[in-house]
Amino acid sequence: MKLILPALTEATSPDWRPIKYSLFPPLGLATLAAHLDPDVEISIQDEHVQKLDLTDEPDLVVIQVYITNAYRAYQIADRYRARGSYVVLGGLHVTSMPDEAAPHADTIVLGPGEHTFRQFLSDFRAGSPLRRYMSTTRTLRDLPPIRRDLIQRRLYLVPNSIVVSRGCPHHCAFCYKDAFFSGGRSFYTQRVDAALAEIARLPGRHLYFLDDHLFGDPRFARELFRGMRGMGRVFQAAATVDSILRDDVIQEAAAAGLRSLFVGFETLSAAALAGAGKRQNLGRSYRDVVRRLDDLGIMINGSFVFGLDRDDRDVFARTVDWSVQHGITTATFHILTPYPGTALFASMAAQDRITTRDWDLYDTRHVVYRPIRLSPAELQRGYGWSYRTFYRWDRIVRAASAHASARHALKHFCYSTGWKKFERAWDLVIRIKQLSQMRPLLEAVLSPVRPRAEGTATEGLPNQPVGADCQGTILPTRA
Ligand code: B12
Ligand code: SF4
Repeated sequence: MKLILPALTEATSPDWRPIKYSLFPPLGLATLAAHLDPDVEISIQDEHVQKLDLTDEPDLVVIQVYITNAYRAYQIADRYRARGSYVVLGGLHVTSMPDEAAPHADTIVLGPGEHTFRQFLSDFRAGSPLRRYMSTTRTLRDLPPIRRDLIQRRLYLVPNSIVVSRGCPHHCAFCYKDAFFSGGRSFYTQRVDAALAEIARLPGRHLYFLDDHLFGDPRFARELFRGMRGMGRVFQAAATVDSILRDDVIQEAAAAGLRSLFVGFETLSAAALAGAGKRQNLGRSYRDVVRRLDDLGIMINGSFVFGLDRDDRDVFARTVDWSVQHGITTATFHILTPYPGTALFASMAAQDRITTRDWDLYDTRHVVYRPIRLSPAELQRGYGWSYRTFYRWDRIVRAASAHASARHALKHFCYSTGWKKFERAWDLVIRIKQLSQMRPLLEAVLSPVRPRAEGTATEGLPNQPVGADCQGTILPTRA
């Protein structure tokens, strides 16, 4: 049996950033593989980091389909079916566009795969698999451990990616979430003890939580972080603006090792937030969010969307200036993208504003609809300008200087330049298959901002490496 994560078409373009796609292993496929008997011969292949071998003839081929790899996924599926393999397609895009995917598969699976895949396997073994399965059971309880042994860790910078929940309690109009989880609960968590056991199984120090909103259930999050104290971990995650201001969960997270947080600011305009259904951000002070995270020594990856209906030509400079001024460490800018299945897609389609259905372009880097107060060319140009400007050396230095602590400023500088300014070096490291050698550098940049005695951020974290700051990262011993 073979499980494949195809690469997106962009993999052959000059804009391709190999490092971005060598970060995380195919966790979804390793999660599905856990349902197979241990004696089944299984391979997981991830086209982002390895050339696919398509000459074999597996009995069963499982393919994960995102929007931007859909065409490649269909091509691979057609090829295997022509050679007699049984092909199952699943994932986000299949769930949004089942009728498009179905002709390329023997079976399609809609929604989260844990329970449906188990059912499919049992039907397949009995010789009577259905054409379509739809997830209705929504729980992460009593699942077998993820088959991490099938992941080639050395090919990834962050092999320890982990998800301890699914979905999110909010309902933003542009988000994939409501479409993917329709037909059942759209937010649920693991049991805390199971999550802690999974964390304990992961080697090394660094973790990356891929949960949409790790603080979505405050009680779960608080218990998780308390359980993680003393594990000596450093980790990154994502959470919403309101959850950072709400209570003490963010402090618990910092004490457990949170060092960098992806925050969905999306826009600085309250009217645009309301238009996008992002109610949880309304009336919250972004300045207070930044201050709170800064005080805890947590770096911010700010996420912003351009092209919302209220956005005009000033939106780009306004957003970049604000981000630099407030010491945002890395910014992820997106062109608004109406994913099929979302409320946004439905409303734009009803207004006849969708200009292309070429899914390759639905990568948040291309304009695929008619904006209202900007022309498509202005939006495209403004997006490119924002990235170039935010990551100019002088802006990086200015943003890094915004922090109260010199050590935080230094770490900001290292993290931001390391991510965006050394593309060739990353390419080389990937080519010579030495990514795992870079992990200690990442861990060093994510070490605490303050020595333990001074601040709350590191309370309860024993055995932090002394001097593991940005300077440490350039010492040969750390590399
Ligand atoms: C990590 C991640 C990445 C990593 C991918 C790493 C990897 N190797 O998988 C990187 C950084 C490379 C990435 C890139 C991009 N990503 Co991304 N990414 C994510 C993220 C945060 C987590 C994915 C994950 O691991 N989830 C946890 C695992 C357990 O779940 P899963 O992978 O979905 O698998 C489950 C189910 O989908 C299902 N399943 C999946 N496949 C199959 C197959 C079968 C047969 C069955 C039965 C079930 C099944 O079962 C699994 C277990 O439940 C998601 C957000 C999210 N919460 O999903 C966005 C997300 C998937 N990304 C998205 C996007 C848009 C992109 C980019 C286009 C962004 C960009 N501008 O570059 C690129 C393109 C990626 C591509 N290959 O086409 C969108 C997808 C929208 C869509 N409708 O498809 C998401 C949902 C983010 C968002 N909120 O918009 N991404
Ligand atoms: S808060 Fe984030 S994950 Fe949750 S619905 Fe909104 S965009 Fe999606």
